[in-house]
Amino acid sequence: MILARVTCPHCWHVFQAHETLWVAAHPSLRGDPRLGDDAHTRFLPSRFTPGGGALDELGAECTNLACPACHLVIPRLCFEHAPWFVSIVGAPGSGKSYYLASAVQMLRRHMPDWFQVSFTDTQADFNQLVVGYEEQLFVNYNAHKPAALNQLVQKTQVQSPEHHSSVIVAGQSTLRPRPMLFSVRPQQSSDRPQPSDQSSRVMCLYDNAGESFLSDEVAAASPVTQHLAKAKLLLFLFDPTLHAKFHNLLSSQNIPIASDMPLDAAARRQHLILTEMANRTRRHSGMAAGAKTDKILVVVVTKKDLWGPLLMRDHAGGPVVMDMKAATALGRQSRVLRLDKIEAHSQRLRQILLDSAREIVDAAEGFASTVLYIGVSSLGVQPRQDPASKKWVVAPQDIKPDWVEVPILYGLNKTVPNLITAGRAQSAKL
Ligand SMILES: Nc1nc2c(ncn2[C@@H]2O[C@H](COP(=O)(O)OP(=O)(O)OP(=O)(O)O)[C@@H](O)[C@H]2O)c(=O)[nH]1
Ligand SMILES: [Mg+2]
Ligand SMILES: [Zn+2]
Repeated sequence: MILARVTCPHCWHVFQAHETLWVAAHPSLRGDPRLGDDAHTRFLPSRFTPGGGALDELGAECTNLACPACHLVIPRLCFEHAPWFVSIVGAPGSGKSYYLASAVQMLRRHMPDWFQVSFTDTQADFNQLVVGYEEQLFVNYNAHKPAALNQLVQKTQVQSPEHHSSVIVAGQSTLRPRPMLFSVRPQQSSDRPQPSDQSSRVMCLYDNAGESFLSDEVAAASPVTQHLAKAKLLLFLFDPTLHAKFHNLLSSQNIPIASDMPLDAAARRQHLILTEMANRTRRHSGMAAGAKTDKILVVVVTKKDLWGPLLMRDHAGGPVVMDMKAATALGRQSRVLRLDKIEAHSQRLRQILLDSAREIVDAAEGFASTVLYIGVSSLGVQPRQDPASKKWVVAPQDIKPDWVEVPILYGLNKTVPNLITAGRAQSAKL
């Protein structure tokens, strides 16, 4: 089935299927007004093969589709399944890239097993960046060898071609963040004898550099962060180890902060980044200043391996799913997401933040009507200091991400019908 309206994951332009451009396949058809002289020409086709593929001017059969506004290639799945955008926002060094890698890795592992939902790359070349991060962290050939943290995943650069595509608009080169696109589809199970495509989504994630949210670094109108308006789920990554008062709280309780990250000016302004995110979301979605969004906002408190001792044991994490009574036709047990556990954890963490980083809670709750606080660790293990280099290191084989999948599973449960089932321990009703 083809969607009536398609959303471009590069520039968020919404268009109808018949407006779609095709990418010429003949090697001599080069040059495009948006993408430059080397790019294959984009065109509106008039000749097709019996199989439905377009023929370019020189008779070559084309396979790639492109957006009528920015001309960048859009995977076919985006024409069939509705998009589900997630925006990941946070200060430089707050752990966004690590989080992206570990969350994607955990969703790949757990969604099929727990919820009979497949989670796969839509098109390999789109996800190279995150797949590269995942390889470093989870399939590293030197998994036993401790590696410096800033080498496993490197800092995201504001203008790097790995993270952005460049498009010419009105004679000016403009950056578009590269989307990472995943197909999320219910599989057949006893609850879902005939899984419906209505619940399938193309999940679009972006790895922005922290600097893109500091208003003095990039103009507020920067198209790099316009995905905020489209997102159903906003993840604000707050790193408490970069927050002066929180930092002091940890020191006063003799909790060591195993980190090389400097407490610099950008880090001290984490709540301003959250406020900037709120303002940009309002502006891009035409909301009044001060209005609250109905998008789900999760304050993801990163690096729990460092500050976790502040949580009481009951609220520290642990299994986030429980078995649902009915066994599936496939002989597998279906699981449900434990909302009771997630909400209790959120309340406890909110209390800790109220005591030590109140401005974050105020900014979050002033912006969204649904706010959840989730502590995560992309490493799941404390780094240790290499005696020779004094750098903090971790052996990839020891990495066991902790609760990184929870914010996204929660967002899917709340916004996509019949995909991720959830329940509460006592009533366990779905
Ligand atoms: N202890 C611990 N440190 C982490 C964790 N995740 C990230 N870090 C550390 O934080 C540093 C920054 O993480 P990144 O994921 O690169 O941060 P970022 O938000 O992408 O930063 P920019 O790309 O500069 O915006 C890493 O080099 C690690 O040293 C974690 O789960 N636990
Ligand atoms: Mg980064
Ligand atoms: Zn586009």
